[in-house]
Amino acid sequence: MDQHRLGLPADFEFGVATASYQIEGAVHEDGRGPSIWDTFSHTPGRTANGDTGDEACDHYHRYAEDVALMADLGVDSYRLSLAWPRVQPDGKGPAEPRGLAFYDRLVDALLERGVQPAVTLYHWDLPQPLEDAGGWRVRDTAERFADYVGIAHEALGDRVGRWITVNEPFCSSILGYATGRHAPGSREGEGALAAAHHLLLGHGLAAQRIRDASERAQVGITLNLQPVSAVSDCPQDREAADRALLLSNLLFTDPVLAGRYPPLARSTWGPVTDFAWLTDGDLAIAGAPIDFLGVNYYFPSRVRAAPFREADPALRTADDLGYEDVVGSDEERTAMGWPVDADGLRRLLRWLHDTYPQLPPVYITENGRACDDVVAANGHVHDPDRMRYLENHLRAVADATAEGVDVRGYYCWSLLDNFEWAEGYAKRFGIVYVDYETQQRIPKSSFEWYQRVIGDHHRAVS
Ligand code: IFM
Repeated sequence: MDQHRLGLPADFEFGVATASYQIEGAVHEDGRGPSIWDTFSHTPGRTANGDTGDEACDHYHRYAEDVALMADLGVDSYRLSLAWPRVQPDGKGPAEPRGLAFYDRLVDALLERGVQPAVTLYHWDLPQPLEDAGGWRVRDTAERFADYVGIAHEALGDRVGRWITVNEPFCSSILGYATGRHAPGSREGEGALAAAHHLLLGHGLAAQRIRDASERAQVGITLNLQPVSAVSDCPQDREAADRALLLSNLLFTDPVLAGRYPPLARSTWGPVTDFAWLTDGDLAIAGAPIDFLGVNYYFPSRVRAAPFREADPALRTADDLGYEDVVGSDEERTAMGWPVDADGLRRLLRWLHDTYPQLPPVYITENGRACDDVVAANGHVHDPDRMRYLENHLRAVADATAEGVDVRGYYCWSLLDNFEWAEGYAKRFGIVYVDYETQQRIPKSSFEWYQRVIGDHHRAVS
């Protein structure tokens, strides 16, 4: 019986996602160079509990066990990321064959078990030498990124068909260079906007590099986006919502999907930057057609106007755009404190579809929630809140497809509990529990639920 079918299209793909620094560990092995997250997490006070990715889930050594879990789960695809400093320890120059050999083994192991790899090329672990030379603030980093992507594609392109250039440039730029919450932990105004631009330029240059080498590669970018609404119809709240939309979505979706910067960018950030980092031709590169858009969705943004606080340029690119997010006191929240709103995913997909006539097919490249999971006396980890969250979000995807949005697949975040960046290991997103003392993997009840969903879907459509 297809009781878990959920109304998704017949050829819909199911997957799980992870990222290199969050799971691999082995940070000093096989010639890997340091990344900005090594530096940041080893700086006192930057991460909860001083946690680092030094060991993480030890996936570097346990990848075969993790691939077996995925095969058992029945996923069609696994979204992994490559650590740039493993492939090119200095961020430029020669490749490190031992780093590439690891990804070679991983890709082969996946294919042997019938799981298609989808490779993210940048999930935040910038080689530290490149940050020392200016990081994403400078154009050269975008060019170095394209070179590294050329190396990665040459090594794996014969077996990897789906490539995601950059993951969540909002986080790498705004959290990395404006709020300072993520590596490299800087608080700047212009630098953060330049970083956002160079990440998108890097995406475009990398996509070109892959296309030049292969006609059949599917190339896209992953953006973390939110449906944005005002809490009231009053002009102040509506204008506040426009500014929120600018920062969380349009700064990224307009260049990539329409080859332009939104007009509000100039008026909002004119006091912070003269846009000298935007060179003729950049938008044609960043906005060149892509094969798919990756969308990461966690929660919506509901906004009301708030006073502008300061003229501090860093604030002006981050948390002082004259608005604040409102979450009802009775709303369900995840262990991250994020409100739960599954229909927000349908609204977001509709917004993309209605706003961008050239919207390519979409993959939900991340969705999931953190829960306060515990191992019960019987050894099980029961996580009904996560099961409900995943089911409702998958239903929202089905609703969006029924409304005409071309969504091709869904990757649950995450396969494993892992290093949740500034939150360290305290926040658990996995459908597999990781005991960090022993590195034992314990599939949670959500794993079994997802396994049934995937199995029922495959049976129903075969
Ligand atoms: O863990 C992160 C991931 O690396 C990027 N997207 C959001 C997830 C949950 O915060």
